[in-house]
Amino acid sequence: MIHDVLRTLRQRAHQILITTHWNPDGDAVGSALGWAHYLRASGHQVRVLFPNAPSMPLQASPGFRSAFVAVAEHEPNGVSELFERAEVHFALDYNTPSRVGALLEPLVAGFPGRNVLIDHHQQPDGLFADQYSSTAKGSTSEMIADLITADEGWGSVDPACAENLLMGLITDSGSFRYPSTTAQTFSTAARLVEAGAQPNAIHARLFDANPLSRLKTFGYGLSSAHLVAGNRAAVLSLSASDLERAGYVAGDSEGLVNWGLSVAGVEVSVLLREDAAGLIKMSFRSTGDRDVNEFARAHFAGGGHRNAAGGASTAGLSETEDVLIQKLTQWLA
Ligand SMILES: [Mn+2]
Repeated sequence: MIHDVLRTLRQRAHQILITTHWNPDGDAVGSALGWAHYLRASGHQVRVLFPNAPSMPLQASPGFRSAFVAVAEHEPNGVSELFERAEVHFALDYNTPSRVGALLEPLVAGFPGRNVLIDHHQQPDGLFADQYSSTAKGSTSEMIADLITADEGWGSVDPACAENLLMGLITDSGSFRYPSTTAQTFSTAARLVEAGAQPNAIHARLFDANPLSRLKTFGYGLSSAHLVAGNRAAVLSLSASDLERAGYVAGDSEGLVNWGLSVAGVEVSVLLREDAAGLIKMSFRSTGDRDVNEFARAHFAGGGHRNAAGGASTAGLSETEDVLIQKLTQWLA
């Protein structure tokens, strides 16, 4: 079905809209901008709409500041017009319209044109008639590269396109560390470097450009770490007052949960973060066959991938932690 979409796009120039999920991460930004650069080079009119702004380092991605990119939260009035004008909408790196936030959700769900999903999360929403969905893929950016291959379009991949896609491969694979990293991932990466992507530039932009608040947020989170469930799980937490003292801004705790897995013997790591309204946001990471997608789905209204998932709780920080420890203990016994 996705090949039908490619065939349709080859016939003439189209008006195309690309959206991605709320709190766009490196793969969301990389796949959206990479696909946009490619489609523009192929002659289409393309707009990229992010529900809210990504972190500052991601805003330095090639093309983010272009006129064809908008942030819905900053310009809510122009949003419906973008959907009205589009003939084809690409939903990238999310599996259901509820992931784009309240403003965009009804527009994505009710889009009357060709509504196309490209994503690697589990359980894609059936409302997308055209979809390229594969949980075997480590990143949506890698899937975009696959589409470019299917389209025989590598000649249209410029350095800006390549650098965005490689950024998605790098961030969603934990710099080629996670089990989803395959030989195919490396050959795609090689191809992107040949097309002008610079791995060192991506790395410097993303990982050596932190605000001090991120360092302090990690400090509070790491010093909260403790082992539970027979030392098989690590729990890290950030209270609202920790975040205030750290000067936390959105995105500062990204990646923190992974440090729990760096402790010998730990198979599951969980980060609890209390937001200003008292809601507890949860991040889950695991190694091997430990399925945190199932676990987050069953107990914390969440989901994601086998080794990386999210969730939430309204029960308050200490009660959520108590329940979490109890569930982890049962699970990992
Ligand atoms: Mn992704």
